[in-house]
Amino acid sequence: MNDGDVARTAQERRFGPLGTALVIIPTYNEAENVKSIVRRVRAAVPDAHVLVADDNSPDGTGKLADELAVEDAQVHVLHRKGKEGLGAAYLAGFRWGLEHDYGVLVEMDADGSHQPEELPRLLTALKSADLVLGSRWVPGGRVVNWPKSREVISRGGSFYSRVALDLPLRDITGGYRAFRRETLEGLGLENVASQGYCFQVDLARRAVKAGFQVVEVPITFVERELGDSKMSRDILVEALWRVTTWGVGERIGRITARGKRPQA
Ligand SMILES: Nc1nc2c(ncn2[C@@H]2O[C@H](COP(=O)(O)OP(=O)(O)O)[C@@H](O)[C@H]2O)c(=O)[nH]1
Ligand SMILES: [Mg+2]
Repeated sequence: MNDGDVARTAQERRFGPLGTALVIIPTYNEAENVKSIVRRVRAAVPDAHVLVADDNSPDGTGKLADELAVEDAQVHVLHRKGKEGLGAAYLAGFRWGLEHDYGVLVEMDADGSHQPEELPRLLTALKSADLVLGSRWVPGGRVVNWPKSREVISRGGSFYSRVALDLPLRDITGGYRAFRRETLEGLGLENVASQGYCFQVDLARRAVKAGFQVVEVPITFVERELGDSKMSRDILVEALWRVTTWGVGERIGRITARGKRPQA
């Protein structure tokens, strides 16, 4: 064993072994994508299980996911009563995964933007981290087929969140992530109310503030070819509003704490 191996083993001991991974895929009208994404995950990481969290999609996505679950015991479906947003679907998926004793919970979009073939790299990084973010904006990361306007909004959103919330991260709004179960258990999920991009910012911020080790791994994000984006102006406005409120709140908190410190 050389020094590098010893160091790595010590790190892994500190973090403990990874248990079985559950890849949670929230869906709303993803009939054209759901079967292919689930099959790709199963091929890329054969030990992982998949949970499709469907909000009663009118296009029958839930039924297609059920067909996959019938033929494959590692595929599960959470049927929710109606469209309640991405954040709520993930929270329900996390709860289900924690109740069923999975060691790792993964967030992945259904539309192919998050390539399942890159998941092994995220999971390897998680061996010595509490949370791994798939990142478009670190060296080696990139986006394919995005109009410049979307890139500007996304980069701008991450930059604003980084500065407003004082986070040492480059891609804060991305949704390709792997959490250790202990990390999720330490984030206080019961009072997360954010949706959309803001949900991702909220979780990253909570993880950093709680002292968890958050690592970014470069990914190639591929814009969807089939189906429509569900992200809207309202979701962007929510993110901007909440991030600003959190940032201002934290600054006021710091100033107040400084004022209360006893004078020397
Ligand atoms: N269950 C559920 N999934 C959703 C909802 N909104 C979006 N999604 C899913 O979240 C993922 C990301 O959404 P997408 O529209 O691709 O967002 P974009 O990549 O930012 O344009 C996709 O798998 C969507 O089907 C929702 O209200 N409920
Ligand atoms: Mg998408």
